[in-house]
Amino acid sequence: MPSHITIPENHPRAESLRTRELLVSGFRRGLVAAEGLIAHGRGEAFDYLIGERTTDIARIAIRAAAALLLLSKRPVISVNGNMAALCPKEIVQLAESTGAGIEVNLFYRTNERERVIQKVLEAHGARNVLGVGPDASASIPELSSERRRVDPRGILVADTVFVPLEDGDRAEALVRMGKKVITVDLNPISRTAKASNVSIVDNVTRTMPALIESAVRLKNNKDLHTIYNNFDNASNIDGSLEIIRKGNLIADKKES
Ligand code: PTJ
Repeated sequence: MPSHITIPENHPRAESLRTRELLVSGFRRGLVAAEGLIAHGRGEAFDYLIGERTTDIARIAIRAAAALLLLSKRPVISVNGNMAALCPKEIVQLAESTGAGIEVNLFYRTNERERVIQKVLEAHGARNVLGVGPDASASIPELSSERRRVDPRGILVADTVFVPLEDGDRAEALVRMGKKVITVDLNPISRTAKASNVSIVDNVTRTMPALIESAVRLKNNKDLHTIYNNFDNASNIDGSLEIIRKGNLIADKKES
């Protein structure tokens, strides 16, 4: 369904309004859960606090995430409704540039929504979307939400799982299973951000193109282990918190 308003190009908040429209349209097309709109509002509030830009600190995390994806033997990108609405093209591009699988994994799981998301990803070139319907026949231990259902060819056997906009329970459960977890979460104090090995505190709409670019640039880099091993998630999160605490105008000066 088309957007119900035309966003003027020169509107000072045009970018943010366009992102909202993507989610609202995703909701109307059956991709996004109603709760996904609320989750986005929380993200927007944190985005405001970090200055609605990809900070230098987030760029360090993006580079470490790209290195980890390239180092992994069986990386999988976990896709929920918000991600499918906001960056379907980038999900497919990231999978292609890192050799990752793509798996649909929903908190508010319905078979209909899984299939709509699968179709959108396929329309953007995805060839083998995992985790849809009976394919999600395996379970993540000790997890009671619908997110526990995973594809035995995908998240279950993955060594690294990329879980943007995730809930904390599953991030923690995946780490307990011995997997490396990468997330994108504008909230630096979420359980997901704290539990993950690499947490990118940024808006997925900005992170995804930067992550693809980083993966393409690092592809033949011999220092991937060093790049990933030098990354310290807790101190990177502290860096984002400092930006929020001090106000992003001061942090801007500090970063540049
Ligand atoms: O499609 P489903 O059924 O799997 O449901 C997806 C949502 C997002 C509704 C579900 O995973 C959920 O309820 O998530 P939470 O627990 O609200 O967490 C979402 C986190 O993502 C919050 O910490 C938000 O701050 C953050 N967030 C929201 N929008 C963005 C974001 N982080 C980065 N970029 C965004 N655009």
